[in-house]
Amino acid sequence: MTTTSPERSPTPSAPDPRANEAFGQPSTWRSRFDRPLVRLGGFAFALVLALVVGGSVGAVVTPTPVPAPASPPRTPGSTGAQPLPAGGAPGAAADVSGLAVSQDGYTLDVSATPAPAGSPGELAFRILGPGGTPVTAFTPTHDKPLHLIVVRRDQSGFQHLHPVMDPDGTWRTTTSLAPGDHRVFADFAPDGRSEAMTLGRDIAVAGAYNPIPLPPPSTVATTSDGYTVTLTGALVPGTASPVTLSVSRDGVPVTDLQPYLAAYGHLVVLRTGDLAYLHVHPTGTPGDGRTAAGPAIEFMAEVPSAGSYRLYLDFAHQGVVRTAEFTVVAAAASGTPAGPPSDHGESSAPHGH
Ligand SMILES: [Cu+2]
Repeated sequence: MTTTSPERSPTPSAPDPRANEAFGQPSTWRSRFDRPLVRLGGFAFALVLALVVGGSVGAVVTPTPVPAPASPPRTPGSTGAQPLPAGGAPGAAADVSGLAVSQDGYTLDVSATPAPAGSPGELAFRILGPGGTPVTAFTPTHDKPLHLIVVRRDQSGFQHLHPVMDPDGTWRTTTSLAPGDHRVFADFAPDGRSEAMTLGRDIAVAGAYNPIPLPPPSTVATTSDGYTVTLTGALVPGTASPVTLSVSRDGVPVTDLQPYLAAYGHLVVLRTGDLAYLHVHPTGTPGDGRTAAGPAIEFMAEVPSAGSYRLYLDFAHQGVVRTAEFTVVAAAASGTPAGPPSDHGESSAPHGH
């Protein structure tokens, strides 16, 4: 006896007419059941059966509701990025930024990207305010009304630019980008707002994209024209810790660094995986009577979580701004270095304005 299993039939309660055929006596059965009372009785029986069977099946397949994971409370006035994950280091107060294209009503609106890849072209954008109109008044931070950072998602091709604003609020700069998805960070303080903010947005550059693995962790970076920068100090999740970058040229410490953006150095740090962008401020400023023009440039860096970060130091010497890059791994709170992440080859970190 086959074809009578309840799950195959459209509705398990109704008698399956094909059952009659299965027994080979369609006609006599039909006349015997053709009386109104009998059909009514049959219908009632079927209904009861349906209720009983339905009830028991429902109990089996209705998924037990799994409570939704509690979304971490958002910090009022936070920089629009996700607060630190629960696993973040205790006491980690570092705010991440640059993860949101829009925050507190301000939106980074990119209207033109340079193309084709590798050729100079215009990068244009506006900061739209809470009312949707372009913001045209900015309070300068570190000597500039707006700082634009552009980096490829594999963290190569770092650029720190200072676009110029048209009266209508359109910012423009000319640059060239390699093929691949890039992240654009706009760091600014709209007039009337007490603190600066950083918005981030992806832009795509057409072309063959061959991601470059991130260099392994190192405390020494060199530039193509003979500068060496040495990093001392560590990134400790949840704790502001000193990071010192010492500049030398052809083995000789550089002691006549020039101010750049109101400091002797400018540090951008991006976190691996999400390119979270954190503010890192230099200690001491040129002309304060206690900060030397090198060779050491000191920063207090606070990263929110363990893992890899990419550091980009801009410094100026003899009229030229150069960038030295480092991969640094922030040790887990236990103090044992986490070592390069298993997905070694990727990394990132925050910005120092
Ligand atoms: Cu800048």
